[in-house]
Amino acid sequence: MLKTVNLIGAPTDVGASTRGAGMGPDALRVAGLVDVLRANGLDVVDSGNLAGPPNPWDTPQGGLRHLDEVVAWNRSVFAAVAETLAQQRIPLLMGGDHCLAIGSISAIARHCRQHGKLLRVIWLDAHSDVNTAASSPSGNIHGMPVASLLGLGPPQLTGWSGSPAALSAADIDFIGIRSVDAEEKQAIRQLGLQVFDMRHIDEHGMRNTMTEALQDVDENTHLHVSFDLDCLDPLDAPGVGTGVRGGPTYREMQLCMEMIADTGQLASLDVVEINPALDVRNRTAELAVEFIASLFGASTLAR
Ligand code: 4U7
Ligand code: MN
Ligand code: MN
Ligand code: MN
Repeated sequence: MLKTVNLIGAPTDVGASTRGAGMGPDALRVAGLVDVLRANGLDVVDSGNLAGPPNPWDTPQGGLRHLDEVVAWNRSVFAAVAETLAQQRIPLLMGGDHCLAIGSISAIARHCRQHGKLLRVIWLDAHSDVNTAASSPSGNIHGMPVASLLGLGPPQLTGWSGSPAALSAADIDFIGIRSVDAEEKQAIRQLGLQVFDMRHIDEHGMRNTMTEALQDVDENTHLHVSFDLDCLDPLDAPGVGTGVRGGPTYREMQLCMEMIADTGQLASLDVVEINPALDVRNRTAELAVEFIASLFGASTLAR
């Protein structure tokens, strides 16, 4: 059966305090995302961009910056992703900042529960994004989606999937992490989150890391990838708002994507945090498109 990918643009940076991620969807289009997916044998529908409130550029209130706007954008994302899944298409959410994973993954979790699928999330990021309003040093909600999906945080950001938590700790594996705030470290330990940090990748290599992360994926798995471009080294991907040096190399990240593709279970994707205002000649979006191609099965020799 020909698979159809539905591109959903969510042009906003309301979850961040660096402006510019709202231009991410068009940067991906300009980098040729549609053609690259088609060249890899996929049908592609570009649904255009969702609409939502502008960035009010406020300070955090009660530890949360732009809560109402984040909720509004995530409502639109939730509806668009849910509709795409109902049409048996693969949602590819083009952010936008990473707060949008709350709506995206909540819709996916609800779909999986309704269809008896086991949801597994691979979180590719420099950061663990498991802050809450109480722990966050910034109040930026793009640092909180994992906590929200685990049911931790304010009621406005939790319970979207129809159960208190969209995910349990065992459903998510983190790859490439190298910036974790003090209270996030405690949360990771207490929740028992599987974090493959950069030291793990240094010591064991990407191949062993991904073998471990993907070991329980089977035919009944809905595999979701949440790809924050700051997972990469900022020398390769300068167009991000919260870059952290010391990321996986280009080849390591290609292998990561190829091993995910090899499972044959990839069913949805977020591509977030591309910031064209900080980029160099759209390099980061072009890099993202290369990695997305590998995620959908492009390889040097096989077709
Ligand atoms: B991203 C941070 F303090 N942890 O909470 C925070 F370091 O989606 C950064 O991964 C969050 O890009 C980064 O503000 C969020 C900070
Ligand atoms: Mn992130
Ligand atoms: Mn990040
Ligand atoms: Mn696991």
